[in-house]
Amino acid sequence: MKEYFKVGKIKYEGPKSTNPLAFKYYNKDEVILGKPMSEHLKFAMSWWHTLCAKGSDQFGSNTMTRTFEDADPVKEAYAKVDAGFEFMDKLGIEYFCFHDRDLAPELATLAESNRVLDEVSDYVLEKMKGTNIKCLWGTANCFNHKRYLAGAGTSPNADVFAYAAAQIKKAMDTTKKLGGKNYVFWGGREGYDTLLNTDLKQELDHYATLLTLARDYNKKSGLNAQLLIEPKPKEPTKHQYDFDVQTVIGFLKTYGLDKDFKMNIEANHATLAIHTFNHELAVARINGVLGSIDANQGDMLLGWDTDQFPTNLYDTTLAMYEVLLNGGLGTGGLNFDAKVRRQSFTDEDLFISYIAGMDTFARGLRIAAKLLEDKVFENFKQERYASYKTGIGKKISEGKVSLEELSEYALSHDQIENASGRQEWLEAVLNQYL
Ligand code: XUL
Ligand code: CO
Repeated sequence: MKEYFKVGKIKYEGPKSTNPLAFKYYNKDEVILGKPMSEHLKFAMSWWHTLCAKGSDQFGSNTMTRTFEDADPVKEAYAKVDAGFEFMDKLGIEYFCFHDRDLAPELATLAESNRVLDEVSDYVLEKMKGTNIKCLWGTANCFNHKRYLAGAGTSPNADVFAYAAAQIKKAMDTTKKLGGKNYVFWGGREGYDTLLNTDLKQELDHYATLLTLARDYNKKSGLNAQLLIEPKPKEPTKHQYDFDVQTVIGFLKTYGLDKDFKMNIEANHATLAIHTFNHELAVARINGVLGSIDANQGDMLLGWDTDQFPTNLYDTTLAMYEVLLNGGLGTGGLNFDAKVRRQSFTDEDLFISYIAGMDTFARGLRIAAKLLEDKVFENFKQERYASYKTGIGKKISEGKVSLEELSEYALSHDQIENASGRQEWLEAVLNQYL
């Protein structure tokens, strides 16, 4: 078997290590809050950014040359499978995620594209045997091809809707074949650029129809995956319908789909919506829809989706804090929807980026676990809302009070004393844990 990466197996060497090709914080078997780190952190390789992205951006062509490149896209697809499994094995990554078109190229007809996807995914299945590598989720790329210029399920062209449905069916079949426990919908171009040409009501209705059909096929086909919607507020369209977690929850409720979908939350999408990453995770958690994480980060000074590897410890700590409060991610995991920078064009950079991302989440997990064990924020919040535990507060929280009664109560309790929110102290304590 050809070796594609001139890098050995990545080991845990601890925080004092200066070896760029070693883990400093991710020690997969170490037990944190009763579970090995590898169970808290089900890291997944993204087929697209890892094996397909080669450094191009809006202003320039590829900067990366990979050893698995081939002029024949079908041959390259097979080489990517070998390279991907070598990469995951060397990093100790146990999951992968894919779009249909990452695994196999789009060919001249839909039938041919389906055939080659079947063949390449057979090969993936073969490679999985005898390893502990599993599929975290699959999805369909319904945004790249020019047919999707005005969306897929929200396209004004019914033939495009049908084509997208066909692609989703096939991607669901492929996910089932590979044993995927989740299936993702990122509404690639499901949005609009101008309302002057957009029938908002029809587009939202059609989008809900597509999701309903997929929901039904998930059961009918026996895939039975956790379905996940990945919110994003903009890019490529000016307004994406899956704007943020709260918007998606409202949309799902409108169409009676709220019991069928959870969310795949991406850090950079949260910040594009002018939310923090942990805000989106918290909104999903309190609504029981925190399903999986697209682990990356944006650049706060750039207004687009840079999909950088997560290295911000503050953010990963607060993210893992939410995951722990959620009792884990169920069938979900942490997929690196992240790509190496254009200037980080070597194979070694690819490994170093994954190590950096995995270590940042691992360290975040360690700190979050300590914060939770010490009940740093939980005790403070208990105290802060204590007025709802007894008396009039208890009645309010139980919904056992009228406006008249509250008015009566306020007349004799109108000299109000508030307690400090102590934000700066809490931030300083958080820094001590970091
Ligand atoms: C695009 C994005 C996608 C989804 C999967 O912004 O995040 O890669 O994660 O389609
Ligand atoms: Co994503």
